[in-house]
Amino acid sequence: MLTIYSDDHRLHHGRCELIDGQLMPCFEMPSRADHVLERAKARELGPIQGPTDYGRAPLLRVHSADYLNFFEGAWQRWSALGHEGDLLPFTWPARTLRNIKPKGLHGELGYYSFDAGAPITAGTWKAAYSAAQVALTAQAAVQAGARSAFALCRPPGHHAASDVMGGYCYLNNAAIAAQAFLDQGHSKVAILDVDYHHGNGTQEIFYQRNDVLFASIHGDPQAEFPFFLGYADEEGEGDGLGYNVNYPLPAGSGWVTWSNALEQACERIAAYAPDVVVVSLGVDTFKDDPISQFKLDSPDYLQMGERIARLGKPTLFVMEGGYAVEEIGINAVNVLEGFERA
Ligand code: Q9C
Ligand code: ZN
Repeated sequence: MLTIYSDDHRLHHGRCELIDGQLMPCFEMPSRADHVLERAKARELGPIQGPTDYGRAPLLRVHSADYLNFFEGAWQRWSALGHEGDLLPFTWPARTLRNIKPKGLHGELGYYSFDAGAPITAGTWKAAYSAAQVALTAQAAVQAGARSAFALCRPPGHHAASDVMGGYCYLNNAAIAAQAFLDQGHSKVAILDVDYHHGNGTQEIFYQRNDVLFASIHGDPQAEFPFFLGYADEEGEGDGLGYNVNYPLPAGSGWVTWSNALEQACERIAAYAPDVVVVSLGVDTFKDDPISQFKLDSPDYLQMGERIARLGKPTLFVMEGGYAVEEIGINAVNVLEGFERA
C-alpha cells in the first residue's frame, strides 16, 4: 500500500494541554507520526512518497474562507504582541452568550474553536496545510485506480468542523479528501470513523448531505469527549437524513462489542453502495491508550482491516488519533496489513 507522508508535521508541536486540572505535555506529539512511519517501513508496507501541493481550493470546499484566513494569520497576530508560547483559546460562545464574531484575536479564536485542545504554534498552519495535502495526494492515488492508500496525516482532522478547530484538529483531512472524490466525478463516498472519539467535525460538514455517508464508532459522548455530539439519535438532516450513523459504546468496550458495531457500520455502508470508502483511522481504541477507555488489542487491528477490506471498495485510510505512542505504529499498520491480506 502506498503511504503519503510529509516531515512538515514536525512544525506543529504544542506545549501543553489541560488534563485533570493540570497542564500536561500535549498527547498529540510529533513522535506519533514517527512511529507509524517506522512501522510502515519495517513491515515493508509499500512505497512512501511526499505530498503534491494542490493549493487552497480543495480546502475551501470543506472549510470557510474566513476560518482558513483566521487560522493562517493567527500566529503572526499573536507573535506580533511579543508572545512566544502557544496561542490557546479560553472563552467560547456557549449557551447564554451570543454567537457573534468579535474583532480581537482572543475573541475570534474563541469563535473559531470549541475547546482548548488545539494550540496554535508558529508552525501549526503549515503542518496542518501539509497534512491536508498528504490526504489529497493519497486520495489522488485512489482516484487514479489504486485499491487503497494511506495518508499519514498529522495533525489529525476529524474534530475540525467547517469553521471550528478543536480536539487536536484544525483542518479535516478526511473530509477534504472525501469532497475531492466527489469533485473528481464520484457520486457517493462513505466515511468510516474508527477513532475512539466521535468525529464531530466530519459529521457537521456532511450532516445535511446524502452524497457522503458518515458512520462513526466511538466512546459514548455522555461520558467522553467531545460530549456534545455523537449520540445515536443524530441521523442527519434534510437531504442528509439517514446518512449519518453513530455507534456510541460504553467505556471498557473490547473487541467483541467493538467488532459488533463495526459489522453494523459495514452493513450500513454496503447498503449505501459507495464508490469509495474513506477511513478515519484513529487507533486510540487501544487498551493502553492514555486518554481513552476501550480495550482493543494489537491483533484486533488486523481483523479490523480485514473487515474493511471485505467491503470491496477502493479505500483511503487517513490517520487520526492514537496516543499510546510506542504501539501506535503497530496498531495503525496492522489495520493496513489486515486490509491487504484479506
Ligand atoms: N482529559 C483525537 O483523537 N481531550 N482527538 C481529552 C482528556 C481531547 C482527541 C482530554 C481529546 C481529543 C483526534
Ligand atoms: Zn481520538
